[in-house]
Amino acid sequence: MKTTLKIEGMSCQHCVMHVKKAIGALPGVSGAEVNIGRAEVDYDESKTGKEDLKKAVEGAGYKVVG
Ligand SMILES: [Cu+2]
Repeated sequence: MKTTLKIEGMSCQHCVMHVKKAIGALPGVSGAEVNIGRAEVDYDESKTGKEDLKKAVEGAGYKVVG
């Protein structure tokens, strides 16, 4: 399953690393292409849901807007 998250609050490469790490720590995530303002995530939906991705990003201090 592939999904794209639109993220607010990211401003630099540090934010990119932070988001990538938060998403990558979730079970079932096999890849994440993260740029400022957006993340494309490849994940196994039997292990992780979009809500979990959202929570991980928000837990890292950013806001998911779509
Ligand atoms: Cu930053």
